[in-house]
Amino acid sequence: GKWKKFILQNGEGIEIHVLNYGGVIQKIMVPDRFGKVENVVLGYEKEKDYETDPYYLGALIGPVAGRIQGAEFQWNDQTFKLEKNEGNNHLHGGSQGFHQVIWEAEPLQTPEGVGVKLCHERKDGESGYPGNIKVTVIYWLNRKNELLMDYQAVTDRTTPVTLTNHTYFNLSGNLKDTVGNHRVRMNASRFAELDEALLPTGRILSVRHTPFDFGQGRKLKDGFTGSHPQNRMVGGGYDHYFFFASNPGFVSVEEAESGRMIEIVTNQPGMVLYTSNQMKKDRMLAGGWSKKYLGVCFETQASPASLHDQRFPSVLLKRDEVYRKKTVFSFHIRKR
Ligand code: G6D
Repeated sequence: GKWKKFILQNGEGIEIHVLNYGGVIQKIMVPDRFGKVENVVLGYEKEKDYETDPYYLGALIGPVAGRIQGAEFQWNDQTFKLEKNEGNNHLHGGSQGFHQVIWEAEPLQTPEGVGVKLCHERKDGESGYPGNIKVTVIYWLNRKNELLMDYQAVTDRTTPVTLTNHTYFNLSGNLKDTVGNHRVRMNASRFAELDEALLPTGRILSVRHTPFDFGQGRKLKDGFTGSHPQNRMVGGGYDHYFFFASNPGFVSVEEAESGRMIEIVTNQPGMVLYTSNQMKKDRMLAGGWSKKYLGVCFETQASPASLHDQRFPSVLLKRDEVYRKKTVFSFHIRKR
């Protein structure tokens, strides 16, 4: 296949680089409060590096984002076996997941904005997943500084689908700082407790009086340094599924030095907040070496834990249904 790069510019200072490979968002250039335009996401300068990327930088994740326990699930008395690509479990669609395919891609343009439409088809049984699945994802950047991610999928046989984008944000600009001072606000009152394998234990915990309460806004470093066993369990930080308390769900993130802020609105039922606790100094990124706490992911999605635990919203897509999810990231600048 052929690699292509699309550069979306909205005439208001925002520029987004998208690859057809993995649907990767490679770069997002955004002005700070002084008008200085810098990159606010983690990405590789060399496109080839995405082929061996262990971090899923900026990529589209699917058919199922997150971990499937034991790399198998049951449906209608049938057991479906998937690739064990992380210990005993299946992570982010396996080694042939949507982050590792070349998507069909075409540019979009109207007076309001610009975008790229990505399409991919999966054959029944590929990577162990049932159903011929057709997926369309649109990245759309408008003049109001909104980046819309629009996901659609259909199948001819019941199959699990939950899609997300794995962009690591760092609003300090050009990787000047870790994300410890990023202040996150989110309307979620419950989150899923994890075990050592980062799989949900089945217990749903209240965020109240813990570093998981983002209701009034809190800096991510509270979770890096705090003693809460769930922060410690995931390597000092966050790697947890939060259930939104409203529909649409709402999240915001702000970095005071640069004045950059993002508001996230989604019709997904929840989100994994991941603070790159597992990231090591082993990859050269655009702007410097990868390292712990260098980026934060807002992985809006449904949780695959639902395949084994019905208290989570289902990820099963049935024949004749249309999977339709949207997440909007709007960029703002707060002047002092
Ligand atoms: C994810 O939740 C997971 C992390 O545990 C993983 O390390 C990362 O993707 C690569 O969001």
